[in-house]
Amino acid sequence: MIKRSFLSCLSLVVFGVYAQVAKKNDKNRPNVIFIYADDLGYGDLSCYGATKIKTPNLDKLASSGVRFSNAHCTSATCTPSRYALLTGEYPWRKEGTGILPGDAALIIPTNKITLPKLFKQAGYKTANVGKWHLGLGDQVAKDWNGEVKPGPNEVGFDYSFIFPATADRVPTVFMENHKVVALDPNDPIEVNYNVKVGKDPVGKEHPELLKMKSSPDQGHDNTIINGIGRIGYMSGGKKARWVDEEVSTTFLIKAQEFIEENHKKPFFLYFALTEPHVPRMPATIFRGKSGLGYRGDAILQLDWTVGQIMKQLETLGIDKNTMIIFTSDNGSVLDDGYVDGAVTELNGHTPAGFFRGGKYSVLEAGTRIPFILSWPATVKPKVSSAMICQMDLLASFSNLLGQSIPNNDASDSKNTLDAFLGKSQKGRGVLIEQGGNASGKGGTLAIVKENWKFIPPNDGIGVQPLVNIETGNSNEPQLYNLNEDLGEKNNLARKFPEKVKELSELFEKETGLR
Ligand code: NG6
Ligand code: CA
Repeated sequence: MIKRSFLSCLSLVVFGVYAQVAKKNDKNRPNVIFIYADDLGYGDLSCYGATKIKTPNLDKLASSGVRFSNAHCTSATCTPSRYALLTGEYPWRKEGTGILPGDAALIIPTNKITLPKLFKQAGYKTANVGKWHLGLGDQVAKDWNGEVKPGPNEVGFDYSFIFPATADRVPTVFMENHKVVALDPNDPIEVNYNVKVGKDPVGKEHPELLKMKSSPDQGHDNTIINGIGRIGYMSGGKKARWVDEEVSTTFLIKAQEFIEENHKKPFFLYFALTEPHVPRMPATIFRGKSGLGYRGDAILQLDWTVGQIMKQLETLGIDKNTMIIFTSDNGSVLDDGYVDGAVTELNGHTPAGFFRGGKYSVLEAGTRIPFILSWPATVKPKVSSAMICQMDLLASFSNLLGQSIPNNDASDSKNTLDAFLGKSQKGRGVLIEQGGNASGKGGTLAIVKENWKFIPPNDGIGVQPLVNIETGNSNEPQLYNLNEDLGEKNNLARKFPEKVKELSELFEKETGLR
């Protein structure tokens, strides 16, 4: 009798300790939803000071978590920023990480750690829903009608529902894991970025068929799909082609299905939205709602989408222990290829906030982007001015989840977990920012150290042609004090030659470039 009650006592204690450990572990193992906007600028959200547009759902998210004022992607365009986020390496260290065509091969190594692999290692279920733009398959020439791999599944995502590149590039189809969705084998897909394929009309020859005009000389005048001229040529796959007005809700539904199916175990969802990238073709319910043209309407659609995810988490009762990170892959742009009212209906809105430049630019508006981290169970609401970078999420999550990073992988990713969680104002000490329409290793680089920014002299073009954005290139050295001069208006290089020397030496050390 005594023995039995002793045993049951002991098992109670053991169970109690176990439950405590499990609970503690749970607390360190939130679900994580990383929401990536495409080309959203620092000033595009009302919680970041926008007055001409209201984004109530993101404002609510911001007020429940940490809103960062000095957060960065690595690069002022999409592919390199995403590469850095997923691999923990600066993209300019590797050839071929610039903006990719829609038929590019996968550029993420399959034998190295990635952000989703890290979560998998920690026992998470992982998914990728939305825009990809990191290449597919092991070569450019590929058969879109069979299994296309390697791709997201091979770099760490258990489940993947994507479009291959950007909304303005062919093939305009969704892919679920390795296959094109709704493909009719009797209508095979062919894609070509050099010569016309098939009989579909192209924008250049038939502008009268377009429901939204392409901007002159910007190249969005190849195959017309859903009344919109695209970059690249495509034939076949008629039933599989997306309808632009439905792309956003399609991604939302797929994201929600994944959350619903996996909400009882820890999951990591990389949810890459298409808004407000071109072509902006929001669903009918959002059209005309912002008064800022389709770009503004697309931002309302994006905000609503985030709100739908937040509601779902509440309904499932997992809102407290789910971390939502919301950010953007690069700065803002107005006319990026289509005549969609972004310029003419701007109405005084300032997408880049008080920063200079925009997408493609090494000036702050290229890489300084909105970044909100909400995790109600653990993180206290605040505004943080710590300098953080998306590339550091890999090392920071490795710390949070107690996972080691093999070999020397993700060597540029720094553990800044306390800054991400709002516990410390100390983020990165030094950051390299990449501007430019980089194809390959190119693009102008700048260095930021403790609020001093130095852009080495270069012979790049001063204004990005057609989109009309200052690039930040100059053959003079540029030095800005970001503490006093967020708008990078006063070049202090001549006044502080010692600082220029210090930063140019540090630049050389960090990048291996002169
Ligand atoms: C540019 C495209 C632009 C956009 C961008 C990629 C031209 C002239 N412009 O080259 O429309 O597609 O690439 O944007 O082709 S990103 O956000 O994916 O980097
Ligand atoms: Ca982008």
